Parts: sequence; structure tokens; C-alpha cells
Amino acid sequence: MTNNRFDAERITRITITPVAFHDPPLLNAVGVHERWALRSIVQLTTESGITGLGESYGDEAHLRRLRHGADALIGADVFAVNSFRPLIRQALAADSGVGGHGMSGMVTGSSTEDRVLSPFDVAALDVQGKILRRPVTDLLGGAVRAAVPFSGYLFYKWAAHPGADGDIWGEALTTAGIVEQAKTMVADYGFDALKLKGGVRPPDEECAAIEALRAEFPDMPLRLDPNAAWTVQTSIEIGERLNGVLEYLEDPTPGLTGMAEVRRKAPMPLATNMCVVSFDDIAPAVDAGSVDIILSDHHFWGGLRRSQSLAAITETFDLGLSMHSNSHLGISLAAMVHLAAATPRLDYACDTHWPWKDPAEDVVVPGTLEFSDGAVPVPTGAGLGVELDEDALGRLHEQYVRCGQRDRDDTGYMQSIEPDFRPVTPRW
Ligand code: GKR
Ligand code: MG
Repeated sequence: MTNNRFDAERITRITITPVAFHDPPLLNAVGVHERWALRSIVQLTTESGITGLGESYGDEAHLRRLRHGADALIGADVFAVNSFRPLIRQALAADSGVGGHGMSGMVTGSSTEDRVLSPFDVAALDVQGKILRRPVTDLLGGAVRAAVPFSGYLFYKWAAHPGADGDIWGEALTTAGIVEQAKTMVADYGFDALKLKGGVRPPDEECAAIEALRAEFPDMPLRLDPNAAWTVQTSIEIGERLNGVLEYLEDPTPGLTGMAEVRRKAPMPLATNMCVVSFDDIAPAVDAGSVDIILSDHHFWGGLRRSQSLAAITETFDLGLSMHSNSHLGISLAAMVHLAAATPRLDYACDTHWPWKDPAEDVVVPGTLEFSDGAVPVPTGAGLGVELDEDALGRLHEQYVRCGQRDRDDTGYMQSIEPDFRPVTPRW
């Protein structure tokens, strides 16, 4: 008779460390990136002394929720990830606080539970991989690609934060500036797809920037994402103008109904990381016919396994799948790469903010995550395949302590510089 009773590997300690790293003044529909990007680093340790890593947002309310979640997971079997969600739900029941979702107000409707679950799911998979001596991709069903392609993520930006020295990228407030930025990014990273963060300049100018990118890179798939800054009418007009130029148009207008209206008339596929951000949003979006492509993001879809469920649902409804990003460090990049490598129908190059980060600032030991021809080879070591640099973690935590920033607030920061700025959507 087979003995199918196994010993549990219990979680004995979880440490959550907030960190801050330098962020350039990148512009978006709700304001501008502050001087520091905040993240939380999760170290989850089991009774045999094996530690797994996770990374998430660093806003204060989210940190508090992560701590509630961490307390609830002590004693759980690291292989029983299905037990984590109910434990987290129970732990969050007493926390009625809102906000702190790490997206500066751009997306708030996603599941708080899934946001809290995500870094613990990733850290548990990291431990499982270390115990089994297999990469996380293998725990997700195996890699279907050896390297994961990313798109270059272009931003309108200021040359520097007020009163600070300029960064290596310089200013990009015009079409010419965006094209220069794209040339540098493609030359440095080899990207085979480009995305422009829109919702910053009037739509006509952003269209012109896309047209100039097309002229510069005749075969490059291009995307434009105004973060719902446009009316339905503007979105349709821009859609028509960029017919045959855009691979997809991302969140042109707010809400499922507005997106469905645009989708009926715009010639290109519509993608979203704003109106479909949790499992509850999928059925209404499919009913309304709001989107063609969902941008997954394991940070708000509940970790890697729940993101695989999302991938299966998109297949069922014949929706496309791409991947969204926010400012992040190496643990997140490793998790994104493992997930994308193990997702057969990932139809598009994934987003990443990686080029905007100072390469000297990370919490993982350098060397494992390198871009080659716009793609990151899947780490082959056990678990996530990345190693925590304890000294770097200490340094970035010190930066967090000293920087005084406690939440992502692109709007507040912008208003401290341009008091008349209002993050109205739709605006044009
Ligand atoms: O970093 O400013 C930014 C982006 O706008 C980010 O916060 C968005 O979440 O990249 C994202 C998007 O695709 O909407
Ligand atoms: Mg987007």
C-alpha cells in the first residue's frame, strides 16, 4: 500500500522589510513618480531553516495588511498554499483600512486579499523549489520558453526631480525626446516591442509620438497606454488614426462600458490592467465585450498559481494575455519571468519598469537576471533562482527609513510642484 502521508514543512517566521530605491520623474495620467519607489521584501522561513523570497508594494496600509497576513500564516505547511487565502481573509477581516494599493489611485478595485496573498505565494514556491531542487517554473508545469521577452516601457519625463541632479535618461517631453529614449532603450536592452505611457500630453501629441516611433522602428510592435485619460470619442478617433500602427491600445477610457463602446469601433485590440483587475471583473467584462487582452500581474492577481488560473480563463474566452508592471526589484522580476515562462499562451512581450531602476540598487545578488535581445533567460537555480543580498536589503531599508515617503502618491507629488494639476479622467 502506498504511504501518502507526508510530513508538513511548517512556516516558522516571516519577515517583511520595507525598502526604497531611487525612481526618476516619470509622468503619467495621475501625476509623476516621486523620488523613491517603495517595495516590501518578504522572507518566509520554514522549520528546516529554508527561506523563500517575495516582493510586493511598499505603501503603509499594504505593509500593515501584509503583517496581518504573515501572522496568520505561521504554522501553515509551506506546500499547502491553498490554505493561505482563507487564513489571510480571516486575518484581514479586522482590518477595514482602505487604500495603499501601490498604484497611486490608478487601480483600486482589485482584490485586497489577492494582493496580500501574492508575495507569500511566491515565497512559498521559492521554498518548495529549494526543497525539491527545481526552479519555480517546474512547479508551475515547466517552462515553455527558455527566455521571456519584455517590451521597452517609454515615459514622458522631466530631466530631474526638482532641485536634484539629472539622471542618465534626460528629459523627454516631446516626440523627439520619446524617440531618443526609445533608441537608447532598444540599443541597451534589445527590446523587440515598445510601449508608451500616455495620458500625459494631449492625445494628438501622443499619437504623433507613436507615428514617429513607427517611422523609426518600422517593424516594432507598439502600444500606447493613456491610463483611461481619454473620452470614448477621443479613444475612437485615436484608434482610427493609429489603425495598423498599434499592436494594442491599453486602457484608453475608464470603465467596462466605455471600453466596450470603444472596442466596437476601434480597429485594434484593446488591453487592460485597469478595468479587469480581479476575478470578479472577468464575467462582466466578457458580457459587455470590453476588452481583447487582459494584462496579468501576479502582484494583484494573487500570486503565480492564481495568475495561471487567469491564463486558463483567458484561453476559455479566447482573450489575449499580456503582463503589466509597476516599479519593481529583482525578486519581482524573477517571479514574473518564472510565471511568463510557464504560461503557454502568453501572446505578447511583458511590461517591465526595469530600465528605470539604477542597476546598483537591488536586493538580489547581481548576475542571474540579465536582459539579452530584449528577453530575460529563465533562472535555472532552485526556487526563484535568485539570492537575497542581506547588505543591500539593509541599505535599501535604511533609505526607506530616511526618505520619509510612506505611500506612493504621484498626484500629491505633482501638485507640490504644479499646484493646478488635477488627475481628472477622462480629461481629453
Ligand atoms: O509607473 O506610472 C507608472 C505606470 O503608469 C504604472 O503605475 C501603471 O500601473 O504601468 C502601469 C500601467 O500599465 O497602467
Ligand atoms: Mg496599463
